[in-house]
Order: sequence, then structure tokens, then C-alpha cells
Amino acid sequence: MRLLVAGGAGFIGANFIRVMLREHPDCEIINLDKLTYAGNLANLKDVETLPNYMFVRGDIADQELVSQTVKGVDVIVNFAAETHVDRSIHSAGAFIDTDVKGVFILLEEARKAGVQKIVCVSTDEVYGSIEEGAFTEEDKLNPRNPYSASKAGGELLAGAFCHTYGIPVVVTRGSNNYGPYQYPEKLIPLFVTNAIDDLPLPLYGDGLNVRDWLHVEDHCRGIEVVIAKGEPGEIYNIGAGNQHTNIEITRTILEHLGKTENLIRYVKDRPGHDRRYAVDSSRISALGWKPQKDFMPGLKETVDWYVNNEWWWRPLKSDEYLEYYKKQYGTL
Ligand code: NAD
Ligand code: TDX
Repeated sequence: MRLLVAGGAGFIGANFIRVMLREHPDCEIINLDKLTYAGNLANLKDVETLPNYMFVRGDIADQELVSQTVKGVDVIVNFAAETHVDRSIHSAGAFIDTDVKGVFILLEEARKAGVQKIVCVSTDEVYGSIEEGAFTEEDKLNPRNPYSASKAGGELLAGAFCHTYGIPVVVTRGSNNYGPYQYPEKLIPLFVTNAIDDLPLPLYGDGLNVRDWLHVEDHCRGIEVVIAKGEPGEIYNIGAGNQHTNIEITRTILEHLGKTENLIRYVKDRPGHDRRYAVDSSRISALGWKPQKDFMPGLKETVDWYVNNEWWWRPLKSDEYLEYYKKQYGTL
């Protein structure tokens, strides 16, 4: 199988490439990534010299490049996206360029090239917030921030291309991922790396927002199952049913690192902050997928990974960023 992984230098994409090369040593992988601030070839250091792995630097919205790159490809998995909600609230333009227009270009070129399957990696955030219970794939979309709206735009285009042109697109809606190589702007790696350095942990609002946590390798295995068995035109939620408040996550991190709760700073809430996410994963379970990582041991193992891999995250926390950070949240 010749696989084009778009956005493979990011958190989930890099973990996915590693899982695929391990489980399918005969597959050929092309990683097409623009290397934005979130793309990092250090995420793939251990596989970069393998003969069946190739890196192409470029933008999924660059039609000419995508048209060249998809030639001879059997399957496309698209991870390429702008992904941080806070950045989208500050400035949404890049989200529309990549998460909507970029997805359109990929679909268009995949259609021309006759690619056999296109997996469009989306997110549970497209449903918006749910007070209780869990969203199924039949629930209506209600994205409530520029990030989730741009992801919804991309996946609606994917569904429309499947319906109109009959191209074999499958959409996945994963819940919040955690694990190694996550850019330290997202809750877990930010709080772990801050706590290591005794910097404040800015908890938004009352700290009681709930996310449905999924280990990144379980997400990757879900996508692997969807490549093999996912029905074209279908949507699959991928979540492990680990719903926890942000304060619970924060306390677990601090306790595991042997730090005190004095590091917690309750700060102004994120505008439009979704209260709770939860997805029902029965449909992908029926294909034979089930999560393998238990959450609390998985979280502690993840904290240990950041403790043991400062070489990876320290260069991402620049002096300029730390200065800005201290101005914003103070020091202890
Ligand atoms: P990330 O921000 O860590 O990585 C995104 C990658 O995409 C980076 O390598 C970046 O360089 C690349 N990229 C961005 N714009 C590009 C463009 N125009 N062309 C080519 N490459 C580009 O993101 P992530 O957390 O790994 O998320 C991957 C995908 O999974 C995204 O589509 C995201 O919406 C989705 N998702 C993420 C989560 C999560 O919890 N992180 C949960 C569900 C779904
Ligand atoms: O400093 C922080 N303080 C804080 O309280 C940050 C960065 C986050 N939070 C809260 C906001 C959320 O309730 O923690 C929760 C998780 O926040 P993020 O890590 O920013 O993730 P979220 O907004 O839930 O979105 C994530 O999950 C779905 C990913 O970033 C998306 O790419 C994915 O689609």
C-alpha cells in the first residue's frame, strides 16, 4: 500500500506514521507537511532513514504540488490542519486556508488521481458541547469556535465529494488526544512542561470543563481500522469514554510530578469555551476497534515521557515565549 499522510510531522500524524511502519512494514509512506510551528521533523527522528518513508515539505492547499504527490497513491490520510482553538479565536484565517481550502484541494486531486480511499481526520469538536450523554454520528453539527467550524467545513466538503462524485471518503471524529510529541500549547503537555519548570498552570474558568480523553496510539489504531474496513461515505467517532474535568487532569499531573497545587492559576475563561465533549464509539467498535490504554496509567506514562524527553520539548518553549508567558500569568 502506498500511503500519503498529510500533516505527518504533527502530533497525531507522526504517531500514526510510527504505528503504520511498525504494524505494516511493507507499506510505503509519503509524509506531506508544510512544517508550520506545529510540524516538527524531530517527531519522526527514529523512522526518517527507513527506505519506505519519504518526506515532502509542502502545503495541502498547493494544487500543483498535491497533484504531483498523489500520483500512484492508494490511500490518503489527512491530519494536516491548524489545530489550536485559542489560536483560532485570536486569528482564524490560517484555519480556513488549511482546514477548508486545503481539504478541498486534497479531495479534488484525489478524485482526479483515482485514489482508493481518503480518510479525513476530523474532531468531536464539530458537534459542539453536550451537557450529558454522548454524541453519535447522527447528531447535528454545532461547531462553536473558528477551529471547529473550519474542521466542520472540511468534513462537509468531504461528504459532499463522496456523494456527488462517488469518491471513497471516510470521516473520523476523534476526541481529545494525549500522548508523546504533542505540541506544548495543548492542555496536558503545556501543564506538564510548565510544572516541571515551576511555572503557573493557567486553568480556564472554573476548571470544570470536561474532555473525553483518547490515547494517541488508540486513535491511530482506529484510523488503521477505518483504512481497512471503513465504509466510504461513513463517519466514525473515535473516543475511549474517559471523561474528566480539567482540574482532575491538572491534579493528577501535579501529584505525579510531586508538585503542589500552588502552581494552579485560575484565569479568565476561553471565549465560547465548550463545556463538555463526549462521543459514542459504537460504530467503530463494530468494526473491531477498542481502546487499549487505560486512562490514568496512560496519563502518567505520558507525563513520564515529557519528563524523560526534555530534548524534544525544551526547544519549543523559546525565551520569547517564556517572557510573554511570565508577563501574562506571572511567576511564582
Ligand atoms: P498538530 O497541530 O500537532 O499537527 C498539524 C500538522 O499539520 C503539523 O505537522 C503542521 O505542520 C501540518 N500542517 C498544518 N497546515 C498544513 C498545510 N496547509 N499543509 C500541510 N501540512 C500542514 O495537530 P494534531 O493534534 O496532530 O492533529 C492532527 C489532526 O487530528 C488535525 O486534523 C486535528 O483537527 C485532528 N484532531 C486532533 C485531536 C487532538 O486532540 N489533537 C483530536 C481529534 C482530531
Ligand atoms: O492553558 C490552558 N488552560 C486550560 O484550562 C489550555 C491550553 C487549555 N485549557 C482547557 C481548555 C479545554 O477545556 O483544557 C481543555 C483542553 O484544551 P486544549 O488542549 O486546547 O484542547 P481542546 O480545546 O479541547 O481541543 C483539542 O481537542 C480536540 C485539540 O486542540 C483539537 O485539535 C482537537 O480537535
